[in-house]
Amino acid sequence: MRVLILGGDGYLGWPTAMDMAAAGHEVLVADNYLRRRIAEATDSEPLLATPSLSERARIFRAVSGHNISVRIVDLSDADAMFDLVRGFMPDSVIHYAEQPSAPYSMRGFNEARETFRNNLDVTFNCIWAVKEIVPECHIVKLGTMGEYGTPNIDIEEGWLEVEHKGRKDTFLYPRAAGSLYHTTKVLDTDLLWFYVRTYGLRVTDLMQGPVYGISTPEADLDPRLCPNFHYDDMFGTVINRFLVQAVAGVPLTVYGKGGQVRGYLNLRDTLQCVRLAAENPAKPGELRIFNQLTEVFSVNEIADRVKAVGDRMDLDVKIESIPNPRKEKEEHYYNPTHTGLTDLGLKPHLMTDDVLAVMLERIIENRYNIQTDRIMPRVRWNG
Ligand code: USQ
Repeated sequence: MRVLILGGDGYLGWPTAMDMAAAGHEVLVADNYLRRRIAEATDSEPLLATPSLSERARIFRAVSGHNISVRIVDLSDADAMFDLVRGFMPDSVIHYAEQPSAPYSMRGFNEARETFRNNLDVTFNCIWAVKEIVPECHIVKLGTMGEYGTPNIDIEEGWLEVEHKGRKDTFLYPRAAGSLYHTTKVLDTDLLWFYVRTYGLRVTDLMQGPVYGISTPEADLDPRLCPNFHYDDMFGTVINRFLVQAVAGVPLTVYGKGGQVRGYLNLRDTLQCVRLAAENPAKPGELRIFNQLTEVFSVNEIADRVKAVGDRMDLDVKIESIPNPRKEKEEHYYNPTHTGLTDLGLKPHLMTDDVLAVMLERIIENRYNIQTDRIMPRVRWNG
């Protein structure tokens, strides 16, 4: 397939590009380095320096023989998106090109507006470019489990059958996101659903939980191919952050009571899920929604697991509840269905003690890069 990856410089976009190229697909990645610019401006750079996209593509070709083409382009510009799609004529577009940080989106008006504009404009331009130029092309869109929030009923896979006054119909599952970033993904889903049902586009919307991990088969070929491993309060996801905190000797930052439950997955499984979705496309006129997670943990359970493995490696890990900078339930029901990707063939890599230990070892090798002033939350939801 000809696979166009929007947001190919990101934590997930770059390893996806390598995975797709290694699987024999023709890959073009596009990115405008928005996340790099925000990370620099907010002093939130990743643990390991990542070369530019062109440089990473050059290194990847040298070590693997696989080609990844690169365009540095702002996809919120409609002309740029149309030119990109017309020039490549993709069979599949994988859309990661969004400002992905919930805390950044809650920092203030400018950051909220930047997140809102970028995320909605890129999705809108992507939909229109596909509709006008390659209407058969399958869009694989990265959504988030955060779209659903934490409802007091089971979370179904995208849709809910409702019986009301003796009649039945099926609707998008109710959404109630907890940050402006997560809300942009809710709006993306609504936009996609409108264009799917009106123009017969083919779309898979992946409701992904927080991802952890640093290693993939291709990233392990050369340290410079490593994904952007963030541990800061802006871009770092909670498991990656706790592992770095364990190495840095900073007490694990449990926000509030720590009963917040989410569905997690290993970076390797993100690659599997996205490839399974792309290689088994949705039908014309279908908005297919999968819940993309493999395991469910509370923040307290993650902290306990990291402490247990860290202590066995003589790290003397401490856990500390700190005031929650976010507005979210700290104790709640959480039971998401996630069978769609398993049915397509997903073989989960679970968060075993060995997986955590290998990640800790990698972080220990790079412990002198850790900047502890990036760890404590710098953004509060209530301003
Ligand atoms: N948390 C802590 N301590 C920390 C960091 C986080 O207790 O030091 C808690 C948060 O309050 C939250 C949970 O851990 O309850 C998960 O937080 P997170 O920062 O790992 O994840 P989140 O901000 O929700 O966002 C991340 C990605 C985002 C993706 C999302 C999937 O940054 O791009 O969409 O995970 S989900 O959370 O399922 O919506």
